[in-house]
Amino acid sequence: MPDLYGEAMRFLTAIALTWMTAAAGAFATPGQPTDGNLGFQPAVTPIMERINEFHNLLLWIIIPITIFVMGLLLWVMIRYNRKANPTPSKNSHNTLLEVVWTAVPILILVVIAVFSFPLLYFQDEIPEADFTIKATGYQWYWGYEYPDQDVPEYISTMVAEEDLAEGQLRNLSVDYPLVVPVGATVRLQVTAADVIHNWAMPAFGTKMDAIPGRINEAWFQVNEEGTYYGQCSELCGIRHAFMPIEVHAVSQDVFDAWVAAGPGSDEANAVIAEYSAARETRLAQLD
Ligand SMILES: [Cu+2]
Repeated sequence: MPDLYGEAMRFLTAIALTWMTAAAGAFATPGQPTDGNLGFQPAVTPIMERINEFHNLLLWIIIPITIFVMGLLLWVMIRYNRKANPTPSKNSHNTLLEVVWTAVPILILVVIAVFSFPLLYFQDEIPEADFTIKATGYQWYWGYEYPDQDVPEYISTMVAEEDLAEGQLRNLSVDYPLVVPVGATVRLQVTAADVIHNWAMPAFGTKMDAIPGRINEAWFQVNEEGTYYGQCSELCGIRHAFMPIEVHAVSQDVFDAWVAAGPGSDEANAVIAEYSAARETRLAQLD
């Protein structure tokens, strides 16, 4: 007879090792999906940091509950099956037990609420913002406008797979990205011109519906330089998967130069490309 247990353990060990190897390099690039990664992308805004903390708290609540319920199920299956317990008890009430299994879940929900409501308000209440960006969803691309900098709307479209340049990401890179200064508090106004879209950026913890005829508000403050990618997250038609979002968080000087160069132009892109190349060199020297 084949050693089934040994086979199973070898198989599980192989899976675990493969995953661990993949996950070891998984934190290398923030702001984009990574093969084999577990959990969220690294947080780069205060909102996402809090979402992470809340998520971890929920894990510590849900893991014991799952283990407890699993234990109860096993106990019932083994102790009270037909063979082990031929004459079942006729009891149908146990007041103490019923009070406990009503009160304990309520207490758990209260604990969750105590931590989740402050986070909801933190996301919802826009702090004093340094400037505003208006994002408009179209079928199937984004339009961005910086009213405070007098930047008129420019269009941001996905780079097709055959046109990808070195370092660009398939289905995530765009021709004219969004640019923000690192540390600035940005008020994001989101709307749409045709159907409902959704401006979603995992590393920021932002996910805001873009609804025709309405303006929704969100805010973010990116505290780390870098390039961050997101996607439309509301089914909006045949090219829903191909209207990604690309945000560059840069220094204030570079942001000013980008604004001066006229966002949505190749000159403005050149400012960002030069900055990113210099940053890559700086990071390489640090290694
Ligand atoms: Cu969309």
